[in-house]
Amino acid sequence: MTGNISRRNVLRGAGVAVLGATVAGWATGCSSVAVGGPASGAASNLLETAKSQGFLRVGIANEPPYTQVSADGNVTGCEPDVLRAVCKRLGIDDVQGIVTPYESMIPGLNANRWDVIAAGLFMKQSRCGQVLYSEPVIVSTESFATPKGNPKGITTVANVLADKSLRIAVLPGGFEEGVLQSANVPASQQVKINDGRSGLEALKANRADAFMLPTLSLQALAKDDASFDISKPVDDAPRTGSGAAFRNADAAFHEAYNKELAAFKKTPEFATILTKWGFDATVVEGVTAEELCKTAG
Ligand code: 6CS
Repeated sequence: MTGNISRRNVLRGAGVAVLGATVAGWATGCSSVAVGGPASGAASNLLETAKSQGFLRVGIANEPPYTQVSADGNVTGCEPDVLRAVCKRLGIDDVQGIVTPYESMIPGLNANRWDVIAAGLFMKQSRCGQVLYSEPVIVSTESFATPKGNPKGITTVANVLADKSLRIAVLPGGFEEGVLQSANVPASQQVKINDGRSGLEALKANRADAFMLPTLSLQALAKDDASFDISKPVDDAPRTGSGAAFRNADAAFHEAYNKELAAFKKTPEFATILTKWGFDATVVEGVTAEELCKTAG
């Protein structure tokens, strides 16, 4: 099956097999493609490269509503949809999604496996020191998924710290893991899981007492699984947000992107995209990357 870029084929990152089709001119098979950003060390002209090849390679997670890969390989979700709209304003026809775990996103970006991250990779000091974030597209909150009725009363990180028997499922390298680590929650209380569904499985199997994930991600999971409750936003977890993340070498692209993003944010389409995915576009008004990059962790 020969796909075309406009169908936004999806490749799996980190060397996993190609999920999409053979894309004209690209090697396929089990290696992630090497096409795309300029060779490492070369002066970066990512914008011209992306315009000439017709797409930008984006690292995503497939965690609705932040990112979503449909059955036929279409890459959507709040952040890829905003990225695609701004790329079109820059003269880049489309985005090519590569699914990868959160912990691999920045290493993969800096290894030139993809050219940008648009996945709801929340801004915090340690990440902002490794990449160039665009101005934020979303600001969001964290919640706990718990068994019905929240039998152990887990609503804050302080609750977890106060009871050493509590076990919290988190994604390795994810923002929630960082929140627990910053609060000195011991590793013995952290249950590492790979994605939303395995977090819910950990609850059902009593391997965890709660599962920490962004509030909207848990609400998306609840549409297909009514077995758990979702806490109110965790008031002792930092509120932060995210936008596209670029390599430091791609500062020219980052500057051009931010300029177009600022203009796009003033159009009705920006609010339409955010609302479609359950975000409130007014929450991010006036919020800056500089401010969110002060988030501890
Ligand atoms: O930024 C992160 O690491 C977190 N972001 C999202 C959208 N989901 C979980 C992940 O840990």
